[in-house]
Amino acid sequence: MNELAQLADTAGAKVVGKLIQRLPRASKTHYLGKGKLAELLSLKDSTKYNVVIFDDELSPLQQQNIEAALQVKVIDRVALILDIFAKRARTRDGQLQVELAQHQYLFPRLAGQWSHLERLGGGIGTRGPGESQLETDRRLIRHRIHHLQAQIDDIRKHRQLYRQQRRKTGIPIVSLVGYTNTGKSTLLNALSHADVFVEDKLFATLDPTTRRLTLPDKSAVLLTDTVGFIRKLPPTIVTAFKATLEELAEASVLLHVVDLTSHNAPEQCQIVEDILADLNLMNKPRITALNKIDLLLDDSQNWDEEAALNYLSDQREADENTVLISATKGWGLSKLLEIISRTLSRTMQPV
Ligand SMILES: Nc1nc2c(ncn2[C@@H]2O[C@H](COP(=O)(O)OP(=O)(O)OP(=O)(O)O)[C@@H](O)[C@H]2O)c(=O)[nH]1
Ligand SMILES: [Mg+2]
Repeated sequence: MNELAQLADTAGAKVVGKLIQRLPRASKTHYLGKGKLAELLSLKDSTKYNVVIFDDELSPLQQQNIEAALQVKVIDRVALILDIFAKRARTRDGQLQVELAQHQYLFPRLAGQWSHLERLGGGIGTRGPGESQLETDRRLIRHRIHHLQAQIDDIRKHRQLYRQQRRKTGIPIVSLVGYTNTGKSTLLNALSHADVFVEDKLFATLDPTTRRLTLPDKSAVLLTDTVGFIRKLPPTIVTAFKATLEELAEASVLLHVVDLTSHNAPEQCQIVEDILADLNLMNKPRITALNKIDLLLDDSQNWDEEAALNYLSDQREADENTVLISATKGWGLSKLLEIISRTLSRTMQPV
């Protein structure tokens, strides 16, 4: 729920209250139980909410019923994430991918939206035009989806060519992966002095960015930053972002950035693992950077890199592919670069 609040904040909503219900199974018609729904309705007076956001994907029926009961806009987790993505997409590729996901989300919900209007309009007289309007809308959306898919296919082909060329240059690629807001872009900036957008909001980055780095052994690598992962990442988004996520397949090494200070760090790691497995990337060489270690230290001392790393590595057993870092302080970065070098020299050896 805290993450949902963060998402809501990122989308520009102000959170005035939270409600949780434990149910063996969500209600098919209203998602919540009758009593909980009444409780939610009664909160309207005191909190003056005008939007309700659910932390799950709602069926069109559930959404309509709740809207009718509460007389406010009802948004589900998928729509919320799509909204943030729409706000954040900067490049044409990103915008096309988001628009495709939005249309795919909207399509099955169209019918519901119209019957909803019919009911508000009393039904009489609205049925005929409503129905034909619905057909027209459906056709338009289906058309648009095809059009977007074709454009995205073009992009994928173009990217494939570009990747082939890049492969010819032989510069290995290190791809940053990780849960959203763990500090991937901050790390890219710290390592490459790039100026990539960093913000304490979710999904600050949507479009892939690539920077060239020189390793301690003087060899060059390309470091790429991409969209962060999140739990219950809507399947429409995963599909739409395939073009972006496919870039990960080109990586020689995946650099997994973990926010060590998050309460949900283990769950977040598991979600990253699941998505990587979905993308068939489990066998890529992997380095794990445990980030934000500066936040684990009490402020009473003036910590420097050496003191901090000594103190923390005493407490945590790290394997040889795991490194403690602070992207904002620049701590642990030389060790990270060493590990990248070592991993690459192992993986790039001709067999
Ligand atoms: N204290 C501290 N904060 C950090 C560190 N690294 C990143 N942050 C902060 O964490 C927040 C998120 O950082 P980003 O670099 O935007 O994270 P990201 O993983 O790129 O996030 P998305 O692009 O949204 O997926 C920002 O407020 C950063 O300043 C760190 O080492 N220490
Ligand atoms: Mg980012």
